[in-house]
Amino acid sequence: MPRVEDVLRQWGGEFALTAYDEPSGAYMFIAIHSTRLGPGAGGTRMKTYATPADGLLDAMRLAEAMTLKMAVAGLPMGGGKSVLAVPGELDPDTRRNLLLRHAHNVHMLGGNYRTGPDMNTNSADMDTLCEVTPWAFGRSVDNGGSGSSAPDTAVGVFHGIVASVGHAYGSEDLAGKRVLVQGVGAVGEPLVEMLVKAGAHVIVSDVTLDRVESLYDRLGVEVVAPASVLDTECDVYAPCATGGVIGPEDIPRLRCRIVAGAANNPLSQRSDGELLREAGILYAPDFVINGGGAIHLIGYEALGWSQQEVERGLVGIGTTLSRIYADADAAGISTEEAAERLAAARLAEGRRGPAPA
Ligand code: PPY
Repeated sequence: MPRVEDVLRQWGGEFALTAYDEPSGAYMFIAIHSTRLGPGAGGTRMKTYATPADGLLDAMRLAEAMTLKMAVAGLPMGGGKSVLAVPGELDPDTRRNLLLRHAHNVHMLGGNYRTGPDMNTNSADMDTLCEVTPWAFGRSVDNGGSGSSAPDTAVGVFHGIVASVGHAYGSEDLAGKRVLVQGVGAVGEPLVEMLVKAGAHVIVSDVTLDRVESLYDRLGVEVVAPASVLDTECDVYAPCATGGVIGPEDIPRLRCRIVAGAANNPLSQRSDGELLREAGILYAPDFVINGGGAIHLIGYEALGWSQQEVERGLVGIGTTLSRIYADADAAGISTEEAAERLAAARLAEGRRGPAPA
């Protein structure tokens, strides 16, 4: 476990706001990594951590990934993220009051940080935040928002998987390809549906048994136990649950040709992209392939895009990945490094314009 002061020194982000919410016992963090391309944007994650410092570090790392995500997707936003590090499940009133207090903190940042849904928060929670502040994307459609971004995140991941298969196998045809989806929640489930439709042999795994059972009953997918995921032979391993699922010690165990999924920060360290390259595994950098949620939220709500324009943005995830793979091959570097270079170039040329309304 790294020390907070070391991480703060290495982080390179702008600032982090920290607070403690007495009634819920939650620690509250808002990390703004970069406002170079626009207001820092990124979701509000509610999660229980081993220590409050783990929550802060998660917010900082996730905010950094948002900076890269926005830059690569060409969106006029910077990177930020919030973490509400809760001691456990909260009763509805306590949870609501925590969200209202978080909304107050978001509001104090005056639009320089804009939040949205993330792990364990949803459109209804964004509606709650909007009782206090306008700076939350992803409100429910009834309340003037664009609704859940999870289905479009899945569409973006699907395009990314197609592009990755095309690069690794010379054909984008998914028919018969074994694709393992780890985590079949709001993003993983629609992804599984698209993969099945495209003729892939889909394998699923989830710590929540009900979820895999319903997919097994409905679509006849293969099921593996969570503990067996990393050892399962497949063409594509798509981590779509929590991050940190691939540590350096796990890479020799992997039995896949491609890692391409929706999870934020699936590698316990970014530098492990190089280990994947050495192992002959094609890695779709998370902040590229999972940009569909940001494209949905910012496209509809900040840029006034039509559905067709959002769809074009989602298809662009595949195109961008193909370019990153070609760049990585040409330079003899990892795909992670190539993607970071693309983001760095966008950040270097980017000038912060007026914030979208
Ligand atoms: C993510 O894509 O990881 C998010 O956090 C979603 C998001 C994107 C842009 C603004 C708010 C939330």
